[in-house]
Amino acid sequence: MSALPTDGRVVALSGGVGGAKLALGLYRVLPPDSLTVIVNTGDDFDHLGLRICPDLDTTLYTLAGLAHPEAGWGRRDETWTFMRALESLGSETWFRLGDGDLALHVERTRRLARDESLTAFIGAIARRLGIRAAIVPMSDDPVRTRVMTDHGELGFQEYFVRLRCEPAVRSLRFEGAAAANVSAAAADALDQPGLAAVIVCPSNPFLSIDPILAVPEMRSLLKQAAAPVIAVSPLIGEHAVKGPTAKIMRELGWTVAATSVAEHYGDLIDGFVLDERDREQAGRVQVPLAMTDTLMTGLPDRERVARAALALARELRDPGPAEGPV
Ligand code: FO1
Repeated sequence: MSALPTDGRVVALSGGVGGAKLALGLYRVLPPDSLTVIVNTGDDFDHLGLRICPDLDTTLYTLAGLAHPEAGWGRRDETWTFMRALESLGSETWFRLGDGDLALHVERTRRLARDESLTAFIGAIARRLGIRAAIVPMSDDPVRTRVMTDHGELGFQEYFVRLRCEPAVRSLRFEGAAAANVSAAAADALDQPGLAAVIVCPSNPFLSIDPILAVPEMRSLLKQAAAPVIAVSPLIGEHAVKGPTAKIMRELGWTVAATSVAEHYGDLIDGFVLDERDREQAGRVQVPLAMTDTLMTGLPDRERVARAALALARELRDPGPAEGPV
């Protein structure tokens, strides 16, 4: 058994701040060029004439060590001259764009207007930031999460940021998904014969992972993947570590529990990493599981959760003679 948590390539599905935390944990415990992170683009929107891609940018900043340590999104050591000037012009300031972050949105908008693909742009920026993992959008085609609430239909960022997730969610739809193609880079990553693990990060299953799964072919690519698919619980007890996961689960009629998340992913996953505080739910998880402390505050936590997920994948892929059928 290799000293490293796994040999071969690893693919992570991620969105939001929570997902990026585990992506960093995987990046740190693996050979850096063996990781591909497939990122949700359902949060993307055009704002002030700029293309904003929050989950891709959060992943870039997190793996580059540039992310704002508390917020998780945007950049550390940021300045806000642009926002102050925008406010003085009476423009929209509900979505906060720091001066350094602004450069990324301006450059992306410029390059996409010259028909560069999102995959190519993000790859160029990742290289520029010294990131050796592959960060790829789930699709280069537009997919936008629309949130049906008791206040009518909202764009994702209107719901998430401007209205602070307050409206009750009735349903979600992923506009454009049916016509979207899985990005070539994402499809290639999942099609690798040497794939060792696919990790579904502890992102919001409904807001961050479901848009990825809504891109036609993504589910079949995951089912045909040569490696076990391991999901990491985004919940500890009845609480999401961050964000509106618990609130949305209740509003969508789910029992707020890790077992509901495993059930939601259904036959897509081969294993599940449960928080050790939820040990009593273990018997109700229908797939093989690992338990660990899934709370990721510092880097060692992110590495621990990454190793637990990779170890479960390895166990399911090559069950040792001692373990027998898992
Ligand atoms: N989240 C907020 O709660 N408030 C903001 O003003 C905000 C600005 C922002 C700017 C760039 C960016 O990449 C992300 C930003 N986010 C902000 C986070 C964003 O809403 C993401 O969609 C969430 O992290 C969920 O994925």
